[in-house]
Amino acid sequence: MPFDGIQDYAAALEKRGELRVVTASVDPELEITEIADRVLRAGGPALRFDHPKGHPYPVLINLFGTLSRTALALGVSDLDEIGVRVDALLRTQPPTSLLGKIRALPRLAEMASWAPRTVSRAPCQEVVEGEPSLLDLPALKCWPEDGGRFVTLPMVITRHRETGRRNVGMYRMQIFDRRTAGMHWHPHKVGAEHYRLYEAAGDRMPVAVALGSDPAVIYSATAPLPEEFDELLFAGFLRRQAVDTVRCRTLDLEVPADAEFVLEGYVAPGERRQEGPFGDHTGYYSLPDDFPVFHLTAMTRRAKPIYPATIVGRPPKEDCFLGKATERIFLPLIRMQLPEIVDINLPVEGIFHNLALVRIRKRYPGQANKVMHALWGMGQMMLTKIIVVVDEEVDVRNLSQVIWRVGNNIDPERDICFVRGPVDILDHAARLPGFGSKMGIDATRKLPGEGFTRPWPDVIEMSPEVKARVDALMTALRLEEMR
Ligand SMILES: Cc1cc2nc3c(=O)[nH]c(=O)nc-3n(C[C@H](O)[C@H](O)[C@H](O)COP(=O)(O)O)c2cc1C
Ligand SMILES: [Mn+2]
Repeated sequence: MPFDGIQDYAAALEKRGELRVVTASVDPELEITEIADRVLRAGGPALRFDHPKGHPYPVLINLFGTLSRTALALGVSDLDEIGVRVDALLRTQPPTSLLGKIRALPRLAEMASWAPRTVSRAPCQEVVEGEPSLLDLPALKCWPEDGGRFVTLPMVITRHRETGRRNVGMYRMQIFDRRTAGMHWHPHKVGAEHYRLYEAAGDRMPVAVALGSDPAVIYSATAPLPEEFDELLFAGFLRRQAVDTVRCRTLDLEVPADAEFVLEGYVAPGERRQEGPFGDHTGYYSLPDDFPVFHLTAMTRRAKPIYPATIVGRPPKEDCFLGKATERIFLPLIRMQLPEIVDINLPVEGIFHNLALVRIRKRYPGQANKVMHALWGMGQMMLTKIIVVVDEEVDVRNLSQVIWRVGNNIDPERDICFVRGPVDILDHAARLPGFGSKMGIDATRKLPGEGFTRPWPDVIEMSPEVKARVDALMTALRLEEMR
């Protein structure tokens, strides 16, 4: 059964012993970060701080603090189960767009049941604030050099100016004062694209921000879906049940009905304000930069809301587990375009856009290069700084194997290629913000068709007969504990 919001999810966690309630007063400035970080590193539970210093609303954090909790949040026991469902969905139709595929499926009734439904009364509108203020939120100052307090788990909802298509993206918001906040959508993201169209027309763009929902909805806001794909439909697919939405009080936008808080407002054309610094998921501070400004015009909430938060920083943090969910869920989509891909590992230390390890079934000359360039042309994978391609016998989730194989199998000058293109806006090493170079390492075995005519040696393995003989011998040699 899907969850009716984060409070329902927290109750489920509590039953499983995966929620710890902290009743002591704890400061949302730095203290919650330090506690949440230690608990996450220990593989510990989600945390509810009932008395964040200076604020009436509890703070909920570490909702996605382990792989198994992230799976539970998405209604499965193993994240690969979702990949299998996506795969089954895709294989029923030749590839065009994901949306096209979903539409073409025979199980129309089930799919129709995933489309968001509008309801007229919603928990997220139990209270309409008379004097809305962002300062009421127990938003965290996460790290010592942060420029202020940030809303770290927001679902930012906008609509395409011409097509009316909805987008839900997670973009952090720095609280400037009661009514304004930074809107940190990177230029490559869909929220930024929606804003560009409004800005070009000289119009204000309506923006709704939902805080808290079924964790499958929260995850969907982080998922790198194709631009035209509605995150709330995707959430409906994940939870196998439609997301209930309600129309905002003052905007023509719908928000998840089960949210804790809803911020209604707009982003004005032409307006920028300095945002940051912010201790980011790279493990470094993002330096101050100019970003658009969100203006709060109305605020609704549950009668007894809980404020959802997360912290990012040096990996691992919660976003690593959200990223692992994406890696597993989107693998079938990538394989639709690149069937030679067996597996992909985005190690958490590579913060997702720095390093991708790709395992392929190589059949023809140049195939590793084709895979790299295809990935650099695919959605947010375009930002991947280093792509390493290995042969199918290499388990990319085993870094020891990867390093051993890559080191042995490359002739660096021949097998490393550099390309230029868009890089993540958080990449502080790039020569220009958002533009730099990327590296592909082809660590596959080279073929004669690639000009490699030298003999290729075998990997060392003991013969099976000797292994069997020694299995029997170990006891006699009194080495049985080392079998
Ligand atoms: C905790 C967390 C914080 C994030 N903060 C930002 C952010 O501030 N700006 C941004 O552009 N992306 C941020 N992201 C990544 C986006 O949510 C992600 O790229 C998503 O796919 C964007 O949705 P879109 O494709 O609809 O734009 C964050 C992700 C997580 C998990
Ligand atoms: Mn999107």
